[in-house]
Amino acid sequence: TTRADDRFGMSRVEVLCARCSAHLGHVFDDGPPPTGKRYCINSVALKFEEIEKPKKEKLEKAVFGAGCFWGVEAAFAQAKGVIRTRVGFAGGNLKSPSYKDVSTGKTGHAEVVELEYDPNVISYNKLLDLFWNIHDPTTLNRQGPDAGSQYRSVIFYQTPEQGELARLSKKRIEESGKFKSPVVTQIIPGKEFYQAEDYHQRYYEKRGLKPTCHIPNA
Ligand code: MHO
Repeated sequence: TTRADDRFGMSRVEVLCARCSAHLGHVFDDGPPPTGKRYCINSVALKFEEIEKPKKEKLEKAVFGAGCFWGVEAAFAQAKGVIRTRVGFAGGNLKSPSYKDVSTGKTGHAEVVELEYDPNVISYNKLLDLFWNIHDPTTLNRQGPDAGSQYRSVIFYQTPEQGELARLSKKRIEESGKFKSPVVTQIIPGKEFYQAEDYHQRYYEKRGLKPTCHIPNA
C-alpha cells in the first residue's frame, strides 16, 4: 500500500507492506511506460526470481583468424557448445583459393576457422574470450613462427550484433592490460568463406597429434 511521506522537507509516496505496514521504499512518477511509475524498493524487501531465457532455435556462425588454422580449429572444437568447425580462407579477393595460393601471403585471405555453435550453450562473448586466450593479438601479420598476412588476427563478424560485441570485447581486452603491446586485431564484416582442402580439416585430430599452439590457458 502507499501513503504520503512528507518527511525530510520532501514530498514523496512511501510504499508499505499492506499486511504488516513494513516500510518497503518509495514510488515516483518518473518511470518508464506503460505505468510511468518507478518503484524504489529496498533490496531486502525484494525476492528475485530467475526468468527462463527464451531458447534460441538455430545454430549461429562465427569466423575467427588467429594464425595457423590447425591449432585454432583444435582450440575451438573442444569448447562445449561448438557443434561444427571448418578451416578455410576469408578476407581476400581470389575465389576458391588453394592452400598454396594463400600461403604466398598475396591473396589477401586469412587462414580462418568457421564455427557453428549453439548460442544456448556458449555465447559469442565466450567465444571471443577464447579467441583472445589462444593467440597473441599484438603481432601484426604474424603468429609465433608463422609470418604473412594470412596469419593475421581477425574477427569476421556475421551480424551487426557480433560486430558490436567484438568491438566491446577488444576494448575490454585492451583496457585489461593483459597485453603489453597494442592489439592489432581486425574486426570486419564476414565475407565469403572458402573451405580449405580436406587434409587441413581437423588436422591434429586426424593425425592423433596434440596441438602445440593455440592452447587455451584455463
Ligand atoms: N607452420 C606451419 C603452418 C601451417 S598452417 C596450416 C607450416 O609451415 O606448415 O598455415
